[in-house]
Amino acid sequence: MAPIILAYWDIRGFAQPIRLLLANSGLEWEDKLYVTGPAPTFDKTCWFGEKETLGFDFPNLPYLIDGDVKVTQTIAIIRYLARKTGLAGQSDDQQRRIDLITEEWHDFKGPFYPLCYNPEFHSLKPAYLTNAALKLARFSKYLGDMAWFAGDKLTYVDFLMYEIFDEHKLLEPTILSAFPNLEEFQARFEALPKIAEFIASPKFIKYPINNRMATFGG
Ligand SMILES: N[C@@H](CCC(=O)N[C@@H](CS)C(=O)NCC(=O)O)C(=O)O
Repeated sequence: MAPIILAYWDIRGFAQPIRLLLANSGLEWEDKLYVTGPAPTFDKTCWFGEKETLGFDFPNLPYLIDGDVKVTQTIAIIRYLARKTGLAGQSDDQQRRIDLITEEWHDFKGPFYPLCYNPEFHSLKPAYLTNAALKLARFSKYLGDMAWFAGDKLTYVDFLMYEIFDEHKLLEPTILSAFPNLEEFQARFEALPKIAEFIASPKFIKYPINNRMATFGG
């Protein structure tokens, strides 16, 4: 059987939680990386030249090809893979937590990438960090002493949360220091055997998190 193909820019970005989930699954998968050209034009012909030719209903990056199945939209991809690998939650209680955390992840991530790409990044960062700390306090309180965000079982939202927290640690290394349970969550996630193996492997993209035109993380 052909390996699953996950396509994205050659950065962490939206694809990284999907990569982590694939790595944890033990499924055969490959990255297809599109590479933006250098400044000042940051040419993206490698993607836009073939975007409409690949047979997607809503072509975009990231995209996933699994045999006859073609999926775009980060959350649609991650849910497809979560259902395939038993990480989509089971009980009503788990589903409710997953739904809530997915939306909170969206809201937390929303202002992050615009900040990273903003030419005024350095002057905007302090106010961003103040707001982020308020959100992190809520995530910390919600997680409480649970192992994972939907309870005692790992689900796909943990991949979303791990990645966005780790990117925030690159933004500000001490950002989780006031929240020991979030630090422990990160360590617990990184200790999952297949995740630890993936992070140590050459396939793992640590940097860049953003594309070349970003002020931060590019
Ligand atoms: N809502 C989409 C947004 C996807 C998106 O904005 N992708 C950006 C990279 S983060 C891109 O370059 N898309 C290629 C395109 O617009 O054709 C998702 O979550 O996957």
